[in-house]
Amino acid sequence: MRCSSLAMCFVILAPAAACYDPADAGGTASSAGSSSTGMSDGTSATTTASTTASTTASTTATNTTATEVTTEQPSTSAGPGSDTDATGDSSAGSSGTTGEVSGCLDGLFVDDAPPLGDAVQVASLFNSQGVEFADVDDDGDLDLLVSDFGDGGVNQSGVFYLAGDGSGGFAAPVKLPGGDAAAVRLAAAPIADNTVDVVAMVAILPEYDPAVRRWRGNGDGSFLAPTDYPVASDWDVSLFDVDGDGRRDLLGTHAEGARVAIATAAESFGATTDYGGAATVNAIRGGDVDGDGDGDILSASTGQLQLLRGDGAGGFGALETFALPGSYPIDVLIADFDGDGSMDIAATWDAIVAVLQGDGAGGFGAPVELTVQGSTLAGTTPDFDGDGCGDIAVFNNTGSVSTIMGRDDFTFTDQHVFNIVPVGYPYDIASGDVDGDQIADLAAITAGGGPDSGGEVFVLRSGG
Ligand SMILES: [Ca+2]
Ligand SMILES: [Ca+2]
Ligand SMILES: [Ca+2]
Ligand SMILES: [Ca+2]
Repeated sequence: MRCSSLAMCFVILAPAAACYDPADAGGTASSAGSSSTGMSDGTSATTTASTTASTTASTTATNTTATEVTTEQPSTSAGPGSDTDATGDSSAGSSGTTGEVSGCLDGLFVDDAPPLGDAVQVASLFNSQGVEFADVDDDGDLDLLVSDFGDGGVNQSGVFYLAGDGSGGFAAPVKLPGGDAAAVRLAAAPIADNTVDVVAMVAILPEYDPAVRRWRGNGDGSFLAPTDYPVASDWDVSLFDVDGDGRRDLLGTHAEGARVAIATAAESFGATTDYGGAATVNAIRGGDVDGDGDGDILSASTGQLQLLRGDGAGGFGALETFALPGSYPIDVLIADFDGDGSMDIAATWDAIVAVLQGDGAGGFGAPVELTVQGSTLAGTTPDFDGDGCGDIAVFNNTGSVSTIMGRDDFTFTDQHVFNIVPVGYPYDIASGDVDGDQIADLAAITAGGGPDSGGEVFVLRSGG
């Protein structure tokens, strides 16, 4: 991908290079995606700057992480086993309803490895940046949404919809309407009604003008023409209801913190409000991390996780920070990993997943560092075994997926590696139950520079 004019070009991730050159992808891991200011998501990234006061930005990410809040949201999409990223992942597992204490299940799977089959490539795009599961056509089966940066030429840039057949199969990608816009991270979830909408951070061609593009879904697999919200800086995006009105609000990162735009009844977003923090915020996600029933915002920044605890009315307390041993966390995760009813949080960088145990009141323990097989730009928190304890899956730059089962003792010793051997650069991962067997499946996509070097869309299906 060339990022000539785009400061964000790859927005997300890596601290090093401002633009990721697929040609370099081969070996260097962590320099993979990179970003000017760094930002990302989960899946996710996107948006706006200060300018947007009136224009507001929009976005979405399905964040169903925190159960209490989740249940109040319009039904989402992803169903059992889906992840919570803002990237859009909403997870079943992450659910531990506050106050509901249950033990994690050990031994359901042979060797405690999720029964994921070989990766099946379901599509070949060009330079994919984000992936989300959502039931776009409301038929009860999860569909895939993939953002692609394209090449500014014959290889289209935009967001693509792949209809799921409920058995693990997916139809050919269909581009969402609107002109070419190089898409980075995206999020998909109902915002103000019950149909799935899509939001992505994009750079609109031909000048690569940064914007958040929002498509309203009709609930049948079709979308209305998009609305663009111009932005002046990178923004990772996520959708989560922070003011408790049942509408998912737009959460994003900006160069120095979190940005919030409240969803309105008119299917728009109100003015954006920026919340300060440290520079270089890479990922953002919503969830009720302190268990008080109000939506909170967690973001990853240089050397720390940042928490904004919501008051349930759209306001937030002072920024709270939790130090990380690594300097550049790329993704953030929220789930109850040990099933004690309190939300736990995690961050990923290099070949590390750091998990911080929550006390249910907004406090977190020291980071527990879990080593995975390679540097990872994205993680998701499915509940593979359905025990209510969130599990973790990350897409390593070595081309493998590492899974880590959540257990009562918070030790995370059940780790397994599933090799995919992609040609492109591992870039995003999402989880959801695509075949209705109640065991989470995964989708993983690669960045790169073309059908022969990126844009792969893989599905790893449990039992498949
Ligand atoms: Ca709301
Ligand atoms: Ca809260
Ligand atoms: Ca917990
Ligand atoms: Ca689990």
